[in-house]
Amino acid sequence: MTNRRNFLKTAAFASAAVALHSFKGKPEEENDFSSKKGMKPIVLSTWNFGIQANAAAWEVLKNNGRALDAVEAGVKIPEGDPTERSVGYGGRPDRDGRVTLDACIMDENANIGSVGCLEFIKHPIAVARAVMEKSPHVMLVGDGALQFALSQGFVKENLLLEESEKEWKEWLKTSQYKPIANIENHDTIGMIALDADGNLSGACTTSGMAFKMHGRLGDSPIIGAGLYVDNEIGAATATGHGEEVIRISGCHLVVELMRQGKSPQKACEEAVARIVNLTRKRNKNLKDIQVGFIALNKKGEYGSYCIQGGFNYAVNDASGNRLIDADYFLK
Ligand code: SD4
Repeated sequence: MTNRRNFLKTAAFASAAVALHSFKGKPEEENDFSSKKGMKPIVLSTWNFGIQANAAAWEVLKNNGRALDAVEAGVKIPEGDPTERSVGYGGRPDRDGRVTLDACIMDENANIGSVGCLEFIKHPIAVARAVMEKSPHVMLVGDGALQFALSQGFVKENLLLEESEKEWKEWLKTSQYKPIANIENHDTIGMIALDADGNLSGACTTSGMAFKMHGRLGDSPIIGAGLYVDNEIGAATATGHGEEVIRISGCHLVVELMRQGKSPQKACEEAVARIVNLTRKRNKNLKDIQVGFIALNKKGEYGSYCIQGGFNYAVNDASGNRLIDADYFLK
């Protein structure tokens, strides 16, 4: 008969063995219940404007279209909307009053295309796709990007709204011509999708930080920083202070963490932790920084994490299109 002492001993041993087993024996992913369960097809994108952008992407995905076509169609919605003041047409200018746009795109076969500091073209994502499909290069910037866009039939337009010009002139009065990153003066649409065939793609597009120095690039046109896709593993995209995302090669890191067995949620959390640690090491104030990641794996599971509250993202799958507040580090 097992007496109480023996029972306790056996129970303690058994629970230690279970703990050991669950720690050592199972990949982390199996123990992590924080990532949201997803399905296929599915599309995710950053911020509120992601809802409308997702709806356009969903039109492609629900008809068994390709994730690449879905993400391009999706991000074109805020790009073409003059009321969205941080992407495409209507984007705020740099400190010289010039609207300069950044975008990149990546497909399931690791084809990539990107434009940086592109002026006068309403849909930089379409130019990025043309760089990917119709040029021998992967990245074109500035005047070269514009020349290429014009050669591909894109139309040159004024993108500076009267309203933006007014804001910029106000900014000039008090700014001493010094760009300051803050958490209000920029937003980006990053979109990642998994199609019915199980293929992943992503797109990212922005006007970047408002009143930035002319020629400044953030993370959004940089494959591996603002966007990364590995069709065997998953995809990630970022928003927020591009300088901080570039510092850790953010989206490539998130995908590599998923490759190591982390869930999309845990991968985003670890990437944010890297930024937090580096910010502290560099004696900078974390409160001045916002970075948010969203990630999706090959199974359609997804997650997101950011430095401070206020970041949300939109998810569209067969159960609908909804906005989710991302969890954050600085509570
Ligand atoms: C940039 N990451 O240019 C972009 C801006 C952004 O939310 O996403 N803001 O650095």
